[in-house]
Amino acid sequence: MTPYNAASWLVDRHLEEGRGGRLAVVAGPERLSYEALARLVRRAQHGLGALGVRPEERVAMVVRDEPGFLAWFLGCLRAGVVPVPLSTMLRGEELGAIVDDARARVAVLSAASLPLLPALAACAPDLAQVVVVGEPEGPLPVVPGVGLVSFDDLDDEDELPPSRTGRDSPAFWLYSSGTTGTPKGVMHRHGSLEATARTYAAEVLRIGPEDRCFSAAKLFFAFGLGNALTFPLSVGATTVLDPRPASPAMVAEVVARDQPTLFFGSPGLLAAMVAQEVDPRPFASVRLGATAGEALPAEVHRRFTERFGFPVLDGLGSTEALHIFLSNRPGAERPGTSGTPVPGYEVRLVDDEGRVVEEPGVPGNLQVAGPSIATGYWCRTEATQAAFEGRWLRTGDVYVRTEDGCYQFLGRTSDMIKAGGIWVSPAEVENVLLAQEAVAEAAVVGGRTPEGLEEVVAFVVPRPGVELDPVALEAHCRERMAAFKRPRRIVVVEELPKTATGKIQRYRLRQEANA
Ligand code: 3SK
Repeated sequence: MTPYNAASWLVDRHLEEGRGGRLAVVAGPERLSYEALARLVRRAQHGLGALGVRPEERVAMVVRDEPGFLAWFLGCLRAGVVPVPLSTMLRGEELGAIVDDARARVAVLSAASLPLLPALAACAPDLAQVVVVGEPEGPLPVVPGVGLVSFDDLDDEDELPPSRTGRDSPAFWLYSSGTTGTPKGVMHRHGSLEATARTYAAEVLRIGPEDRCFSAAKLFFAFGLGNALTFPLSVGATTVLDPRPASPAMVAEVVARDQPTLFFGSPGLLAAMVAQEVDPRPFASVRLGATAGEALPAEVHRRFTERFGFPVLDGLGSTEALHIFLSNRPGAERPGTSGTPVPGYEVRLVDDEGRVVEEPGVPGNLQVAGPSIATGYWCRTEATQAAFEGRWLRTGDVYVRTEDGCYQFLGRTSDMIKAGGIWVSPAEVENVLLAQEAVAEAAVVGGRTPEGLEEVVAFVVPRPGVELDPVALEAHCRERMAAFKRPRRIVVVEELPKTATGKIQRYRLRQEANA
């Protein structure tokens, strides 16, 4: 095996080649050079050894966009340990189910996420140790059987070599609901991070050492991980981090203060920035924007570029492909399309019988092959076999190729919803709705906002003789689901449309949700 370690490529290389003094991270008032980042990475690596974590074991991370994320993600990679970044938007029970699935004994939590620990630990019986990043505000939670240690209290160790890994070694997992229900651990290799940097970041964004990247999409998403970690570090550039949830006001403040050159945000955020008439003047530093997660409606694209004055590239990526593999190009944007294949990736459209569709204008199921495709899903043979076919990944999207070679999104092959760029399982939301005593039946589909973006819409049938109170149902959802999964509209109906065999006709509900 040829030795290769992704953390060494992203960080150590800059020190070895004399770039250790360059600015790696801007996080509010905090500044970290590549040397300072390397020190934090080694402290995390050393801490993993001290906690008895062995290569290829998983370490769960519930860490906000702060330097500690980079330290632990890269520290794990350098140690040959597999970091599993999890969404800081999830509730304790949701996190615990994933930590349990990953069989992680150690978790790293931002201090702000510590209140989630009791519920998380109750669902993850193997969890034994938690490392806390940052200063906790209140008293530390006491969870029997789980030890707590502060990252600040771990020893520095500068002379630590990277673990014996190669490009194909297990590197990190990202959990995705993907095209089917329960979250699945998407397994990536050490070689995949560099692959996304050498393809999309180098060939499409043309990223260079003078760039400053600001990603409103968080680091725990594949999109954010590339934008705010892999891409800037791949060229010795700077990443701008902010732990707050993305909003137009937060983006405007960060951009005015930290002057990024590359800006990344979801289509929903771009639409909100237009709708809220964010002041475009501070955005003069931005040379290019990129968006992904769901298709950017052409009208939002037009209004955004008209207002902010820099080009925005809409693209298609997935957690399984790690980053964007179809993208528009600067100066040649085709609004309403995902553009053309990123150099290094092949895409094809396949009909329902498995035949490759060659003609433009004929819809097909989109498949992609390339250097960053995941190796599969952890402990999910059936789902792995359904999604991966040799070197091809079935994306679950239906696309059409236009006469001029651009790919245009038509819909999805499954009922899964992508709200705010994040997969939502209708079954999961329906189960929560059905747990409320007034609900007899529930069906959840994707509807459209006035801007043309996808949102969660629930149709519910009340139990006979029971008064269904939508406000109480909303409160019930708030207590049991992360915000991004909650229905934005709840429609009370007398019955759900069904086939003769009793299957819910979701296409009819989708039509109604979009009427
Ligand atoms: O969620 C997506 O569609 C996505 C886009 C770009 C990169 C990564 C992902 C998961």
